[in-house]
Amino acid sequence: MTGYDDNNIFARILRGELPCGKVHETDYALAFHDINPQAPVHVLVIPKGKFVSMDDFCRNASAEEIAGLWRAVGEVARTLGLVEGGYRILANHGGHAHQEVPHLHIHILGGRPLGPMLEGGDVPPDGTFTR
Ligand code: DGP
Repeated sequence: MTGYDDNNIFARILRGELPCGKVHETDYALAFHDINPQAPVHVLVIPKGKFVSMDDFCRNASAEEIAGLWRAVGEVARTLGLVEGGYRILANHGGHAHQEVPHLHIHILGGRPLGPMLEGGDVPPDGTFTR
């Protein structure tokens, strides 16, 4: 992935140029409802810093920014009542994962049983891995 695009959708949401269904905000993170929910609860948590992806974030974010983002993820899941029933978090990085927006975002999904981690998967029918 290339450099940070200041005009990506989440950068514009952070600057207040576009609306969002805000759920939670701290010095380090903003959480809002996904515009195309894949579960009864589908919230995105984004760092306030300019990070293209998980790889960029893990390489370049400060310890405070890393802690701030993950604290916010936990707080949002708790606030939304997902801890008891369970929830899934995921972050898509790059092409194979279909990352659409080039600003790191953590998906929080919950509110119903979520099924297998990857639809279809590529585990052989006998359940054994060959690699
Ligand atoms: P990903 O494939 O991981 O990059 O997911 C991007 C997600 O961002 C996708 O689930 C839809 C969501 N999304 C895209 N544009 C907007 C927007 O303008 N507002 C909100 N709230 N969500 C958006």
